Amino acid sequence: MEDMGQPHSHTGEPGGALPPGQRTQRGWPVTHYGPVPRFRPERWEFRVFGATADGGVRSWTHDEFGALPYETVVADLHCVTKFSMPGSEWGGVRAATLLALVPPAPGVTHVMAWAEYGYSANLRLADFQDPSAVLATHRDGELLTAEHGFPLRLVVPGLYAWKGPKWLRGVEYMTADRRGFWEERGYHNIGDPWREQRYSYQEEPGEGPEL
Ligand SMILES: Nc1nc2c(c(=O)[nH]1)N[C@H]1C(S)=C(S)[C@@H](COP(=O)(O)O)O[C@H]1N2
Ligand SMILES: [Mo]
Repeated sequence: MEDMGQPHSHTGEPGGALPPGQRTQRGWPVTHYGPVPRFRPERWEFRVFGATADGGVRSWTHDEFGALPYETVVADLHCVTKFSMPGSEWGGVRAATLLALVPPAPGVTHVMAWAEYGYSANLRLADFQDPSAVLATHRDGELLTAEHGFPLRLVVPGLYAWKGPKWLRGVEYMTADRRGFWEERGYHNIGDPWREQRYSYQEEPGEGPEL
């Protein structure tokens, strides 16, 4: 059956069927580009900037961020290199909570998630707003380890995992789409695993800015 105009990605049933071409892997592999940053609490801040409704920048220290409402989401993680990790409980601040705390300007269509060392991933606002998207501090009740993104990582279960930067430091509200780190380097601008949107050459007109 044709999938008619589903507005944004779906997350599947945690621990249910996997997206096409994925297989599960035992344990929790570590996958990233570049070194693991050292966490310096006194220098760490989390910022929301760009096209906010009031034009301002909002920032939180590590303690302040830790005081935001904590919620959990159970979801699978799908890496574009074809392994999936089923059924983790991600704990942290829902992206939707952040959007409620710092409303975007009316013209915002996308966000850029920014991490240490300039790693970035662009997301459609609808995908970021999805109730399954979490700015995670914990997995299965335990604090994230350094190699898995401590103190904060984005988890967007409806998209391939590169869309969830580890060592997250900010979110930029954007009124037009712009490619992030992997999206500029051959990966699909949207990255929906259920549609197997792995590479930029698969993009249909309108699915991403010109390369
Ligand atoms: N900052 C940063 N975040 C990143 C990456 C990266 O290279 N840098 N890689 C992504 C990719 S491709 C995957 S599959 C997941 C892996 O998360 P894990 O190492 O906790 O399994 O992190 C994502 N987040
Ligand atoms: Mo990945």
